[in-house]
Amino acid sequence: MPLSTPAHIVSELASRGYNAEREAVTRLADAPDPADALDRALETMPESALKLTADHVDTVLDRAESRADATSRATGDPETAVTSADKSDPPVSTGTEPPNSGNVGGAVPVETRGSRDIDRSLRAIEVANDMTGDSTGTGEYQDFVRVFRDRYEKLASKLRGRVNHRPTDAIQNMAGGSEAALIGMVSDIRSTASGHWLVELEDTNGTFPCLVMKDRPIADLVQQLLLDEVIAVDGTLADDAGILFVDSLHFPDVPRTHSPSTADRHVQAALISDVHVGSQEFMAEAWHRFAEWLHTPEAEHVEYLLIAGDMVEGVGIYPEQDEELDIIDIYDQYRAFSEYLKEVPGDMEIRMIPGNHDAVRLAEPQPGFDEELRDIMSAHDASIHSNPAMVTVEGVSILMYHGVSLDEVIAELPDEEASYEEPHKAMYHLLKKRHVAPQYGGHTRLAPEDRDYLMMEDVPDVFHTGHVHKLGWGKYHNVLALNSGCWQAQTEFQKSVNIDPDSGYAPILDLDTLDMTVRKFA
Ligand code: D5M
Ligand code: FE
Ligand code: ZN
Repeated sequence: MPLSTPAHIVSELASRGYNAEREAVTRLADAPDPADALDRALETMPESALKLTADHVDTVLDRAESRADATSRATGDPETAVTSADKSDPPVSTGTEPPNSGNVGGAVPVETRGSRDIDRSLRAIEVANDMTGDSTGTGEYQDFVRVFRDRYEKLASKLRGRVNHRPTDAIQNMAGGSEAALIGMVSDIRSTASGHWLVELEDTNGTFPCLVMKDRPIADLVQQLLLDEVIAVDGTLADDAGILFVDSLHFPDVPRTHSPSTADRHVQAALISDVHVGSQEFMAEAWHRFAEWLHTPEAEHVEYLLIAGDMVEGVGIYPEQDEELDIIDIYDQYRAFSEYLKEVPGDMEIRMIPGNHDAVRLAEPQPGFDEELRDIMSAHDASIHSNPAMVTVEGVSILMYHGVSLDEVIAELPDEEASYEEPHKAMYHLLKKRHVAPQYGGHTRLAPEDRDYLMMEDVPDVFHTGHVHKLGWGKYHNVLALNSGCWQAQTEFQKSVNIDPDSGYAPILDLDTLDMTVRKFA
């Protein structure tokens, strides 16, 4: 990709898992050979650094003093792009601060046109599992070992009560024909010559082959397995104790008895995603209508707005995406997004997480936006968390996850279990696996951290995803799973693969009953 513009450089860096200071991007864009400068800057920067700074670039460009004139190519004035938060500040807003109603960015914010009559002291919001600012992984092998061990241990603890399991190495020494159970991460799934299933399970001591006979009802469950998820099996050892014949298979799952919490008053949240500002297909008119509606008496109880990623279209996300861009500079896309956000009533509490089109690393968990982007979007005082993050609104825990793994779940599982037409069913499987992105190495990229932030340690009351641009919702063991559609009309790519997006819908959730209504604005 030619790295001719700051936008290309930002997306190239993002695709390699790096954030960068705007000044670093400006300097790279100004270098005689930006691609070469970028490669060299990444090579020379310290391994622990995840953000490329102007100093790193200076080191390779061989000029120590900062160049004020280089800023003319930046898309804004870096002097005014103040770093709003200290790195050590937790990026978690308490939600009790009044929104910034200042005239940020030059345009007249809609929130100045008179706020709704709302008592904000009744609001309560808490955030857990936000790893923004806490990224420790460097992508080394040991980091992967640690995060997989954490995943195994936490998911295994959910399965321990269900089977009387032994470690794989102990099973190897048991007598043939004994009853045995084990808990392991799925490391291989193969069908045998006679059509049975051989599932290899791995624990911290080794691996063990488990055979599921094709004519048993549990063979259907094998079709639901993804690599790297953690399950338990119970069965009988073969005579030579070299293989386990499986009688039952268990997922960590959500208990059927899960009883969701609800708000103490009638209050609602709009749960949306995939706005894709900057795309030629972004549906500005639908967005205006949605924002207008939020100002009407009908929407007086909609006090929260949650956005599950893909705020902007981004740059360089997919091949030939450039041809469908309306705004080609990534920062300009966020500026435009911020303007659209200002149309929303100023008293709304807004929470957002990034998606695969946003300007943060692609690998999950994705930290919330850096200070520079936060600054661009600061007009509405929206809080930005990592993808995924657990946002608890007036007692209702909402797991927000953008949803890249859904493509994989839909590709791997049988149609009746997961499809683009019924995206919530794919979500049910993630709930069942208690993990938002079990399979590593396919679509979903993983950044190893000190623990597995992608695992669902606690059962959410609501699971909110986007990404597949299809609207669908339903309940799984009393958990409401919602995929929220998008604000982008069908793209050329989507046309070519027959994806018919659900565009311009706003799902509205009653926090006191967990009932959903969907409003259409397109
Ligand atoms: O992706 C929206 C949906 O479309 C999601 O299911 C992925 C799929 N998609 C869109 N464009 C592409 C390309 N070029 N290749 C593969 N899959 C694609 P989103 O990432 O939210 O735009
Ligand atoms: Fe999207
Ligand atoms: Zn997406």
